[in-house]
Amino acid sequence: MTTPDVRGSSEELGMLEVYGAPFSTFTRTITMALHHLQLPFVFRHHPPHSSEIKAHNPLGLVPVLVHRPNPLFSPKQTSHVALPQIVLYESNAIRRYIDDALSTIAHGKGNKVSELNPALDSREPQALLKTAALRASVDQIVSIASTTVFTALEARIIKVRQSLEQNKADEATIGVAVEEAMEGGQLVLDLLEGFIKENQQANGAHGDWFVGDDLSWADLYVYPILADLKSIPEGPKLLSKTPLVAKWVERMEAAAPAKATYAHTVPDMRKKQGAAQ
Ligand SMILES: N[C@@H](CCC(=O)N[C@@H](CS)C(=O)NCC(=O)O)C(=O)O
Repeated sequence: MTTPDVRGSSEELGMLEVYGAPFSTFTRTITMALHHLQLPFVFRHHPPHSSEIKAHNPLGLVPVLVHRPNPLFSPKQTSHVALPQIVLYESNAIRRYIDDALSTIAHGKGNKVSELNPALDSREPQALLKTAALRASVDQIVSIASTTVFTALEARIIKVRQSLEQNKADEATIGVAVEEAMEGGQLVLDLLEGFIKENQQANGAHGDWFVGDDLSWADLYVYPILADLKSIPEGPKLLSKTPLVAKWVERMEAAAPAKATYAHTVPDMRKKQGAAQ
C-alpha cells in the first residue's frame, strides 16, 4: 500500500495516520477513500490485535484513524491552543469523520474530487426526498457490505480457502469445505447485481456505480471484498453469473484508489505466491 508523502500534509489538515493491514478489507475501504479525496496520510502497518492496534482500539480491530490536527512539525502553527488528537475506530465512525471533517478540508484545499455521498438537494420537496433516498441507499449498501457480504464471502469462502491452503489442503478438500457457502455467496452477488441494475435503470449510462452517478462509500465498502473474491478460484465461478458486478469490479480495479491500495492485499499476495486464481 502506498503511503503518500507526509510532506504533503498541510496546516489545515495536520497529520493523518491509518493503522491497519493492507489485507484488511475495512482498512482498504478507508485508505481508498483518503486516496480518492487526495488527502495525504501515513500508513501504519500493524495486524489486528497487535499491541500497536490495541493501544488505540480496545477491540484490537483494524482500521484505526489517528488525526493530529496540529502536528508538532507544522512549520506554520498559528493556533496557540493545540487541538486534541482524534482517535477513531470502527470504519463507520471513521467514515463519518471523513465526510464531516476531512472531505471538507480536501475541498477547501481545492482538490478536484467528488464527495463520497450523493449531494442532498433541499430546494424542493421532491428533490429532497429523491436525494435523501439516494444517500440512505449508500448507507444501506455500506451496512450490507459490512455484515452480509463480508460474512458470506470473506468469512465463509475467502478466509476458509486461505487457511486451508496454508495447511496444505488439496483442491478437492477446499472445494468440499466451501461448497455449502457457495450458495450464500451467489445470493449476495445476485443482490449486488440487482443494485447495479436498478441504478443503471435510473441513471442510464451514468449508472456504473452502486448508487447515483459517481463513486460513493457503497462502492468503497463492497470493492475490497470482491477484489479478494476475484483472486481465488471460487471468484470467477460466482462472478460469471453476475455480469454487471463483474464489469463493475473491472472498472473499480482500474481506478486510482484501487491501484494505490493494491500492494500486500489478498489478490497481490496470492499473485506473488503463485496461488490458485
Ligand atoms: N466493524 C469493524 C470491523 C473491523 C474488522 O472486522 N476488521 C478486521 C479486518 S478486515 C479485523 O480486524 N479482524 C480481526 C478479528 O476479527 O479478530 C469496522 O467496521 O471497522
